[in-house]
Amino acid sequence: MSKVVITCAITGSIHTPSMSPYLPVTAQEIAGQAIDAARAGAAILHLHARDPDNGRPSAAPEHFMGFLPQIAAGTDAVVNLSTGGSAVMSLDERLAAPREARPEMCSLNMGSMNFALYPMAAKITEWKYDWEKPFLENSDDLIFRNTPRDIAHVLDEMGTQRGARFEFECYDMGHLTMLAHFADRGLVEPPFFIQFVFGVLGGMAPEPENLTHMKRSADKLFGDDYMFSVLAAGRQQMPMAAMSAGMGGHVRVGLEDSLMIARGRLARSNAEQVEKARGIVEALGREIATPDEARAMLGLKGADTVAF
Ligand code: KMH
Ligand code: ZN
Repeated sequence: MSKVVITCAITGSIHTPSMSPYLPVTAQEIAGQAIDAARAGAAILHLHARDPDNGRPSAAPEHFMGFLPQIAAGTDAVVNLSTGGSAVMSLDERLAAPREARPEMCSLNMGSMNFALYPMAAKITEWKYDWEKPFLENSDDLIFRNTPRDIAHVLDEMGTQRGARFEFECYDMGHLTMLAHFADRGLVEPPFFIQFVFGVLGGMAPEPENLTHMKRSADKLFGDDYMFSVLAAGRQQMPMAAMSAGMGGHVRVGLEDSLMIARGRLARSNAEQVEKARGIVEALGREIATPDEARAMLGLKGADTVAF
């Protein structure tokens, strides 16, 4: 089995400031938590930006550029920018910062789907900012749009034109079929780094059977041409990460995916989750990959080719 690539997704666009005081929102907080997560063992940092004044998910390049140079100065971890952004953003908005920053890696969501956040609103009693409640509640009538044309567009702009490689976000079996279709069209090159995403309301549930089925399907479609990683949003984050590590996969943790470190206990930082994931991986007899080992495994273009 290869070394395990730990990805840490630092802030995302799902959780809101009222849910945890530890969710990083300013450039300083995002950079600080990202660097600490890398020190704890994350080889890849998956990043979104927030408006520092109110924590709202932001696509503005200036918000990304607030933390990207600090991160590049503080760690050699691979920077992976989201092209998913938030379901409320247009694709053009979602691409604005990655276009400018030219990162080594980007996420690429492999299908359109529901991305329902509204059940989380019911658990909040005190709202810190006005935007949060409608943002969560209106997700009952929102499509996270990732059509084949959108996917081809991201591949062209970020892959062909800027040399990024991808974290292919697959929330369902059909997303693997879509990736195989793009491989058939010659628009994606192996090795594929596939993120099996569990626990989003609209995608597959975090069940062991779903993971074994995804792996079996990906084995059939891609043979030796792929690596898988697992992220589970919510309570099953660590159990599913453990299962992935046991099955030869990679793992993703971070406050984008879960705010907790244990039942009823908020994680105080991204690094705390990385430390826990690392402990699980090492207890299973596997080693974690350094950023340069991850670069070699994934065929990345190198940290000296980015524009931040
Ligand atoms: N928020 C995660 C469930 C993206 O940024 O492109 C998936 C994600 C999407 O990370
Ligand atoms: Zn993300």
